[in-house]
Amino acid sequence: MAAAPEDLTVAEVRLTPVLVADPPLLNIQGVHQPYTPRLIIEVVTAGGATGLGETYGDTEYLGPARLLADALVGRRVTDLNGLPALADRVCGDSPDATDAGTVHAVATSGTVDAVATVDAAGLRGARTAGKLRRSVLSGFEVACLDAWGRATGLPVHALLGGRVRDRVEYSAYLFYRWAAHPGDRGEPDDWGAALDPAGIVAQARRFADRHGFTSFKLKGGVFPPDREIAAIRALAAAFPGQPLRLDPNGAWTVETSLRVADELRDVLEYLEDPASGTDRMARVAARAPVPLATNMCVTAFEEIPEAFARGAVQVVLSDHHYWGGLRSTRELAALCRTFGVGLSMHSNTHLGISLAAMTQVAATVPNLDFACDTHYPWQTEDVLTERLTFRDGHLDVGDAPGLGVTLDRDRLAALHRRWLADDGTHRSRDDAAAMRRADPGWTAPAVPRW
Ligand code: GKR
Ligand code: MG
Repeated sequence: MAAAPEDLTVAEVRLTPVLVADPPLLNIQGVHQPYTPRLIIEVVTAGGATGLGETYGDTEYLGPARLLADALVGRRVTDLNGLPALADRVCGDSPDATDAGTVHAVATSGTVDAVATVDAAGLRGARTAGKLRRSVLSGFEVACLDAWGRATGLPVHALLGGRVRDRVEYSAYLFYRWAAHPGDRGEPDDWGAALDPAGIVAQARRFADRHGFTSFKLKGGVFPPDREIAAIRALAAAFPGQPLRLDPNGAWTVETSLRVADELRDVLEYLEDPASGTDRMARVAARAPVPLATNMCVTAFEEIPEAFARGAVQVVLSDHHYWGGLRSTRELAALCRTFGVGLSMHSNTHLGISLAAMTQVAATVPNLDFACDTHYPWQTEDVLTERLTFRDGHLDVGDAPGLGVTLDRDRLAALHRRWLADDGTHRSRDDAAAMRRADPGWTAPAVPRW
């Protein structure tokens, strides 16, 4: 006898690693590779609902993901409070960022060899096995919520307690970039290079015209600070009064951070991770005339007490992948509210499932104080039948069941075939390796760099 549609028991979990085209975006660690890995998670209930989740797809995430997928079968998608303990139990001894390990069979692709490249770790803050586990867990939590919502006809935001806004604002995420990857690898695009203030302003205009963004974040740490100050000044002249942010991913000394903060005090909404580590951030924050934001020194609950006690950050940039999912993002929001710390969201290269998840949780958080940033416009490929569309720099928060997005199986299969065909070069993000294709002697600089 067929199971009743309301049977929310997990019957199957499908994991599909994919490689997604990524442009040559520059940061302190190097340059984005032509393809970046993501993991697509499908949680299928006995009642026939399929929920979607997405998280990092680097090789080191796949082993823990397989373990958690197997352990989820037979549990209910509503059992979300039990998920963290389950992940700790089944993935507890999984490899962390510095420890190579066996990658377990991936449902649709057989066994893969371990390629334990340490990726651009610095850009995601200090790496621990616990954080890796929470990033894996986040994709499963989202997939469970999506399945639950689809089975019951409720949007994910309703399962989180309901939305407090009808649309979520995003900012344009500007990058210094090359016109093409070295050797013309990867998928071509028509953005051209952006390596100076004029190039950054042109990029911002295109983002504004195409998506209606009115706030702008520039990824810094690529050029000496004065060059990046000039780019922010050029943006301020081109978009007077509009919110601007600069994020050098911890590239600067305390003194340099203070000088940049002072020079841009009249135009910056906040300065993002000017210096690396809680201690340096606290020393900058003590004297800086602008608020400091972070997605590097506060990326987990255990990092909050010291950072908040020392006043090291005025804005935490949540990322539901780091924080273990949508419900723990709401817990983070409550802590930020309690301590008078602002909240926003940053992103890493991601697809539409993650963007839909970001939007659902952002819609439920009362104290979302700033526009969220997203890489999504840089991704020309997706695994959805319909891409999410920004209007006036916002995404509408709909009432469609679950996340409100539909998987395009052909696209998923095509991006998975690319992953299968890859020799391991792109299966873990490695911006330094990508940079070495252009400059064989290049190594990611130690921080502080300037
Ligand atoms: O994609 O190059 C990038 C970013 O630098 C990303 O890795 C960071 O994690 O966007 C993130 C940030 O705000 O630091
Ligand atoms: Mg950042």
